Amino acid sequence: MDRSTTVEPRDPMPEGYRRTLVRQIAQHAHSEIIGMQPEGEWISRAPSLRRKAILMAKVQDEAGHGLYLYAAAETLGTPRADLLEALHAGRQKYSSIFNYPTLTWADVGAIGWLVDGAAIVNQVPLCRCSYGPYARAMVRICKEESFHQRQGFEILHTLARGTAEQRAMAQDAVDRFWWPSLMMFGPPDADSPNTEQSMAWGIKRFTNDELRQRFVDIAVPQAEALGLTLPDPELRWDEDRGHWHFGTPDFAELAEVVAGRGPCNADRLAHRVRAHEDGAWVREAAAAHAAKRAAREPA
Ligand code: FAQ
Repeated sequence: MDRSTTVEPRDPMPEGYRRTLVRQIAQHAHSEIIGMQPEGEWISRAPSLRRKAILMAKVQDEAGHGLYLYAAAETLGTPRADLLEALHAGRQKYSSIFNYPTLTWADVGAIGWLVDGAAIVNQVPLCRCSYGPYARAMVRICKEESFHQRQGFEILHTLARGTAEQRAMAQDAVDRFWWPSLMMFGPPDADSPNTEQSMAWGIKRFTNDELRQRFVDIAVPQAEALGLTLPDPELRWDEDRGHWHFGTPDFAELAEVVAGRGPCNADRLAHRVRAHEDGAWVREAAAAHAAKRAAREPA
């Protein structure tokens, strides 16, 4: 594939390319809106007005990312209502990471630092993805994610320098979120059915394992700067490879969570369906308003 130009919505494209993009972009969009839940639960419990304002802005950004991504998926001819229907019926996925609970305020910091950090490593290459609308949506999303990542780091930095309890809370959050964050990159390359074709099409630029390694290499010195440890006894600098060696994530756990059997899958989906049903009157009112305006304005 010619890497210098992008594929645009009206260009001819193989059916499999279109299907793969819809799958990945929809999963990505769903992740953004389901991803509002674990942190949204902490808005009313944030420890200060400043923290509350920042967290509210972050969660709103995630709704915005969902909107850009649904819009990008719609350019491929799939209506947003169909994508949401597929999510609600369990036919489309969202990222495994959002099926873990946020037990303490430090978890909000760990999500910002590790989950947004992993998201950035995965998404920066998508800014050069072969499909124009997806690549362009990613540019703005990555800028916002990098702000999110820094706010998470700053929360943990503050806690790590606080009381013994605060420090322990920060360490516990990192201990619980480290491995699930590594799982965000997907199964190992040898068990990833989509990577080869997606790379040939220029949708993915790097494999799951390459990006996982890149993330570990970035996170290890950051953990040191925080004065926190990472829960991996195998972690060591590999002089020969010039990379951090790390242990193997529990990919059986990833498979369970992706199959809908993670700690919070049922709650997350039920909450989403309820929010959608509660919002039906807003969608109806907006559609009625748009129809009225269209009838009033000359064509
Ligand atoms: N969770 O063959 P592969 C965020 C599925 S960041 C769930 O390797 P692929 C920001 C995969 O879909 C999170 N499912 O697949 C935020 C496939 O399913 P199939 C979202 C997973 O697509 C931060 C099957 O397993 N980011 O939301 C996962 O080539 C904080 C086989 O896997 C994106 O979606 C998983 N972790 O590579 C928001 C990035 N891993 O074929 C709020 C875009 C794999 O049965 C707060 N997506 N699967 O349909 C991608 O880069 C890719 O889709 C991968 C998976 C790398 C996730």
